[in-house]
Amino acid sequence: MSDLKPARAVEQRSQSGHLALLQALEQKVLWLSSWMIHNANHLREHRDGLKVGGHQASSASVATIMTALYFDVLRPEDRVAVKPHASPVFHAIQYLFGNQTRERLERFRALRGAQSYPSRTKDADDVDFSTGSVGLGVAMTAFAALVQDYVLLKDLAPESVKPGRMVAIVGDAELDEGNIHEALIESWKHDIRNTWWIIDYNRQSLDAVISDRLFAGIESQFKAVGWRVVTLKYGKRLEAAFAKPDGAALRQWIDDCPNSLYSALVFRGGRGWREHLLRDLGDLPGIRKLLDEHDDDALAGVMTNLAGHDMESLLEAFHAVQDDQRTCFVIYTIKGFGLPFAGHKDNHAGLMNPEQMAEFKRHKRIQDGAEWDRFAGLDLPAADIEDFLRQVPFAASGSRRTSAPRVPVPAALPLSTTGRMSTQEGFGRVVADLAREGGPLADRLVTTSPDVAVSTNLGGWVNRRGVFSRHRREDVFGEQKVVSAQRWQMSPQGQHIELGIAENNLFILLAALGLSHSLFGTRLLPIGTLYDPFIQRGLDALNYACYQDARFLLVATPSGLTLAPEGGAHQSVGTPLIGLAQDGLAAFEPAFVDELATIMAWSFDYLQRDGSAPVDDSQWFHDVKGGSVYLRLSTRTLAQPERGMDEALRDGIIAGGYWLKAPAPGSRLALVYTGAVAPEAIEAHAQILEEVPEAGLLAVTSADRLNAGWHAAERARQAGHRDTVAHVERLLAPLAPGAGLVTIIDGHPATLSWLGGVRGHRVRPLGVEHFGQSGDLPDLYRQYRLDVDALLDACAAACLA
Ligand SMILES: Cc1ncc(C[n+]2csc(CCOP(=O)(O)OP(=O)(O)O)c2C)c(N)n1
Ligand SMILES: [Mg+2]
Repeated sequence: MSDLKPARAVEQRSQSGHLALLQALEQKVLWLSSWMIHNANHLREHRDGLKVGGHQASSASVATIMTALYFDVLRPEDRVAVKPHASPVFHAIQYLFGNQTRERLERFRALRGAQSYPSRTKDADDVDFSTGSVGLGVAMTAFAALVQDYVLLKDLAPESVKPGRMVAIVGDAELDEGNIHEALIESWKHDIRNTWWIIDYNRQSLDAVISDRLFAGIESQFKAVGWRVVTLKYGKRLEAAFAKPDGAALRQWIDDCPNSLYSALVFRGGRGWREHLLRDLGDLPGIRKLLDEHDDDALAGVMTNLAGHDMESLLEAFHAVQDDQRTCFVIYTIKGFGLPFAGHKDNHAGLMNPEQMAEFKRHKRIQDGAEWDRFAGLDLPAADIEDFLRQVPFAASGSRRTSAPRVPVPAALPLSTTGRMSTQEGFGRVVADLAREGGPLADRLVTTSPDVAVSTNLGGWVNRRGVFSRHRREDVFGEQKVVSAQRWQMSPQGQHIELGIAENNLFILLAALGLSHSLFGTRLLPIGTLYDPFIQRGLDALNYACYQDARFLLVATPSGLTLAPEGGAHQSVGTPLIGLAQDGLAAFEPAFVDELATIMAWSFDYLQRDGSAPVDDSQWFHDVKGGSVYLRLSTRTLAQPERGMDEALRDGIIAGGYWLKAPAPGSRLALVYTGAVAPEAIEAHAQILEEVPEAGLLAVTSADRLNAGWHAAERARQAGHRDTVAHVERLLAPLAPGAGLVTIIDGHPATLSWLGGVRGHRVRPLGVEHFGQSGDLPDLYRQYRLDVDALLDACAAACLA
């Protein structure tokens, strides 16, 4: 040290002090995450005989990486998706920052405790992106980066919002998920920046040790789509060993060591390493020296010194990346590092037993009763660590969630309906009119579609508002005077984000767009369009978007058997049930275009309800809190009713239904329809009036909202709010007790058959239960019993019973 210049000496000393602090915190993070899981499994009362679980090995694998990131590398504007099984590490870090309570850690995986997997909506300690279903959180960061560019390039974000990095801490087996590769392609097309995927390359998944050859291929895949790949393999101690005599042979030996053998030796420890090195390299003097100079423990320490557990190597690598190129770090780690089952192939769900924990605790120098102490067992003074923590950039500015003012929504949207029209066409007109008329609402709409913008009627909107692209690109066909209805200008001003055909990407992009207010302080109103049957392709990603409380309008069209000639696999049957069951998504299936426009106007408000006030027992949860909206639309052209939109009609449409023809009090029969089969229901109702003149005709615009309102009312009554009456109860009140309900929907009949449970009416449900096939509407409606005859038969049966 003596020959160093004074300033440099100080700098080095402070650097080593910094490193020592980070290493102390790394140990604390490993301890707390392991203890949190141990406490949940071994020290809490278990009333149900179920295993609690938690992943000590997966957590240990990333303890160093996450310590480096959170306590040094990250900035408040960065947003992070933590691999699901490192949830305890994340919560431990937030606890050290003072953002997480001891009670919640003690209640890890219990009601109102820290969640098993990081959750934006359920955890209280600043989770940026939920994770859990592997692969989705990773892709989310890439789409969030796209959204960040969208708001920054348009100058929509408040000045306080600085561009950040979207960081995913990725389990290596997550790369098996196809959705990651779908997102990679999109990352190239949209030239996504500011995205880091940090792969915890422990070469283990749940069941298995990963094939050795896999990663070479994966690296080239990343590079092919414009990612920088930074591979971090060995830590400083191993690098130092490689620099000594015969070190090259040692490096070659480890490089060639199969993943499975390396893992097995990690588990066996120093004796195993010694045996193998002696056998394979024992005739090299340099290796003999290494073996002689290290006892078994020290030898294991050197041989397992991978970069992912070497703070200095990690800091160097992370800080070396200063530009915004999308970057993938492949970081070698050991699953369960520092724990007794490190490297064991079956360690995924492994938990330390009480004896192992007692030993681990002794090793970490934690006294009984000091298990939750933030600084117990560390060599450094608590005050120094406190001081350091106060200055960590990531946590210095408090809450990192943003908010954004609401975009004003007109009470009604412009729409001219004349004659015949489909709901899909009506949707296209509403957005095209908004594009033309402009205003704050139109400026905050952003549309996206997986290669079906034109065929879902977004063409008019895109022509006016353009396609979003970081780079301005001319419409070559237009320039070359090729006549086309589509004039697609590409620029940062564009308001349509065009995706390739991958529904997972659609939903993850909607998740990112739909959280822009809370991630980037900028309110966007996203609309995603796709064909209804392909909701099922992206269903987990849709669920993921809803779980994070992202806000978007999903327009699914065409739908059901009614897209007739397209054939069986395109004819969605189960989607109305998805609409009914998916939390956070209000599903509508309007028959007429004036209903659609009413629902859309309401939706733009519903999307923006922030639900900051608590919801009490008397209230309908989502009606207060808001959510996303799913519109199931059709290409079938229907004669449009000539009517004005009064308040009662509007309220009925939004609450889920209204009497198109009111029943006479005490009526024995009502027909109930949803969506594109309205003409059949209207016709059958007209015919039935000859015999049952008091019969009513109920239009159900949203089975989901009717159902949810009914459940909410029942819950309110149970909680003592006796006067609560659900909309559906009011609607069905005029019918005679035991009256017959004939329901019809182009979808699964269970969507409406529950109506019989509301007041004990007898239901004859019509709908689709089997795969469809190509045909025209008369043939298909007859074949699948959605026609007037089927309705009349059902009415007759209902009246006879
Ligand atoms: C979509 C999905 N499928 C399956 C699982 C169950 N699962 C949880 S973790 C895991 C393996 C994860 O391995 P890796 O990503 O390498 O993480 P590690 O524990 O090694 O850090 C599996 C299959 C899941 N969470 N999500
Ligand atoms: Mg793994």
